[in-house]
Amino acid sequence: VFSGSIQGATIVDALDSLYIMDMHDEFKAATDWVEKSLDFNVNAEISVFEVNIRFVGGLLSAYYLSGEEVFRKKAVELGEKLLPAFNTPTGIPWALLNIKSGIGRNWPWASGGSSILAEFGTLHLEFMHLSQLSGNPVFAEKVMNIRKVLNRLDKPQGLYPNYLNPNSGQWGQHHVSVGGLGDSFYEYLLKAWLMSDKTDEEGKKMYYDSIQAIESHLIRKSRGGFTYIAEWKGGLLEHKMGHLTCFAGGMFALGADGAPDEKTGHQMELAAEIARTCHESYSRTTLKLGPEAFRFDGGVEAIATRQNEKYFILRPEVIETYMYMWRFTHDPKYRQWGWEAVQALEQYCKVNGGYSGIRDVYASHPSHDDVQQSFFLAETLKYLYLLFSEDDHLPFEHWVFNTEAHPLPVIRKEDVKKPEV
Ligand code: DMJ
Repeated sequence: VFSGSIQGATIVDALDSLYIMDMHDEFKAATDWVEKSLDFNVNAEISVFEVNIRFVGGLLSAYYLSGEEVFRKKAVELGEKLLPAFNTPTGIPWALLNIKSGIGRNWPWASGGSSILAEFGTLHLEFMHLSQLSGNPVFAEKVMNIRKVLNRLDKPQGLYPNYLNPNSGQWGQHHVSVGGLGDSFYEYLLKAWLMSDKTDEEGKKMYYDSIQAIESHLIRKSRGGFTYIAEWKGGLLEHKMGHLTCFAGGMFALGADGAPDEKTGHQMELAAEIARTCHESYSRTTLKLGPEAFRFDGGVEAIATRQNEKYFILRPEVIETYMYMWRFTHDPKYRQWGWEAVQALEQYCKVNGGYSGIRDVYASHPSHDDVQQSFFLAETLKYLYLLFSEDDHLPFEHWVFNTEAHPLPVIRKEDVKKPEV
């Protein structure tokens, strides 16, 4: 569900999937809708992160794939609307922004008024492209400043806490996660380097240093031999892995090649182990779809033990990891695992008019939540499609996927726009 009142999240999130899947009529209808009805002049308090990854990312991809000017114009227009979020003493943006008044604030539940690592750390790719496409350096400056603030801070055990106060520039609670609240921050460090034609050495260093710390402090092996990524709370480990965390298999695989020579093989192994663990979380359920979070404590392995962690909301991360693993290894098991997921989605999630999330993946019959998240069309279906496509369909040498699976082209060294003087 997209909270806030910019309308059309599902249409905009699905644009590039329609294009990639050759659904020309539907793409044309969606383009017409964007042209006539996509409206940012609304009095709405929006999540800067969600609007960026779904709307800005979706519009940018639609532009780069189709060349239709309307998408470029709309992406830049929306990017400009987001700029007031950065009006804080440190330049670390607010999580929430009223796009009419330009007034921002943070989530009331976030530690001591903090901004969230995975939110302010997941603007980089889109904002670099906004500067590239508009010729206006302001977008790039905003996200480069976030890096500067982060690099000035001490990191506990080399780890990045999920909470950072935008007023004081100090960390909030020392909670660290490669799942919710942390996840795509790490992804964007790696992808910033890849998208810069491997010129962004700072992003590269931040990625490989953080992965090193994550490996030392968060990655563990269960008794049964499953590698998992735990959550870190002020030095104590919670032996729980979220569905969201399963994207890390794909990230480790994508980053393996750029790691120091002696670590490449190791990072690929880690990626394969995470893929296996996440597959296990699916195969240990009744409906063969994975729970929101699964645990490795109290005698269980890869199973949700709390009722409020047993749901499945059509999330993409496990399939995303299969897709990366397939591209890098061509081991047929990844297509087989993807196919198992397709069958379960068809059998248990398909409803009149679309696909629905499920309340409990261990129940013998699905109870539908009656929601089709926009990332189902943007990510889950796109990654499935690519898992069964040839490697030259959106090749990784040319495209980097934003965290909502919107492909953005690598900005070649020679094409970097210099601000006009
Ligand atoms: C998506 O919006 C993005 O993948 C984000 O990074 C995490 N959550 C959802 C999908 O689960």
